[in-house]
Amino acid sequence: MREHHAVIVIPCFNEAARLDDEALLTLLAPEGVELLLVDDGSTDDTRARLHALAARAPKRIGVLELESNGGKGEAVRRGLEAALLDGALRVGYLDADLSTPTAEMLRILHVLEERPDVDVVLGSRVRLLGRRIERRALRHYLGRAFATAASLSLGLPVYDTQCGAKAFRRTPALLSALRAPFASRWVFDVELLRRLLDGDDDVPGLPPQAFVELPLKEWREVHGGNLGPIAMAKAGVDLALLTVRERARGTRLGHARRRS
Ligand SMILES: Nc1nc2c(ncn2[C@@H]2O[C@H](COP(=O)(O)OP(=O)(O)OP(=O)(O)O)[C@@H](O)[C@H]2O)c(=O)[nH]1
Ligand SMILES: [Mg+2]
Repeated sequence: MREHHAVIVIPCFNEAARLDDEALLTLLAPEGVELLLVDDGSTDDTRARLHALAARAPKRIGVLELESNGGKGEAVRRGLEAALLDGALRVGYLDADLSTPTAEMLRILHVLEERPDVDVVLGSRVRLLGRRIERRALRHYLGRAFATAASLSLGLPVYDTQCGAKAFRRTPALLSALRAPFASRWVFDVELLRRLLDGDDDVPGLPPQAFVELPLKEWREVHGGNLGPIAMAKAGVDLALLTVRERARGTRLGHARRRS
């Protein structure tokens, strides 16, 4: 059983006040699902809290301790990499504040089991009648503007690149995409999708049809996080830089291909 396990990575930076142990434990309901709690150099007692939680299911919950704060993207990258090194066949990540409820995260992970043709599943905060997607209006519209720009930058019609719940099948493209730290601190999700689509010299990228978005039934804004409007502005700048870098790279590749 262990060799078919799935790992949900939960990046945690100063989350002591927000961690909900009971809710997090519900992620272990399906057999074969494990958690990897990543302490991103927290300065509160997050680390002790994570160890206490892991002690409640030592075989199924691990703690990865990062010495200094490297940001969510690096915490997620290190966690996913460790899970894959440990043999996980499916991996995912989820924000510690459980804005995406645990049942929804399990639904995301389950898509990979149901659909062998899919390698990447993105939680998507689409507001539809009958669904509970609660976000303040300003956040919603800024988020929509960002998501549109991100989708244009990727050349992939993604509705929501920034939802904090995603799952991936173990593929060579994923292993290669996680090899190096992300260049951008604020839009690592977009950078990860870019890498998965592009592949590298040795590994082909994933085709667009390997990506699916799962509209969430429920998502709520949880206050007390570390990201405010300034972070949103930084994310915009990071996205612009990423797009410019990619264009330059695309042009260079184009020149190189024309020469060869
Ligand atoms: N902000 C931030 N979050 C980190 C960092 N490292 C890991 N994380 C985790 O990344 C996840 C998302 O962080 P949040 O602060 O909830 O970000 P957010 O949801 O965009 O912002 P809020 O709406 O304020 O909650 C959480 O699980 C954090 O603990 C870091 O350096 N900074
Ligand atoms: Mg949050």
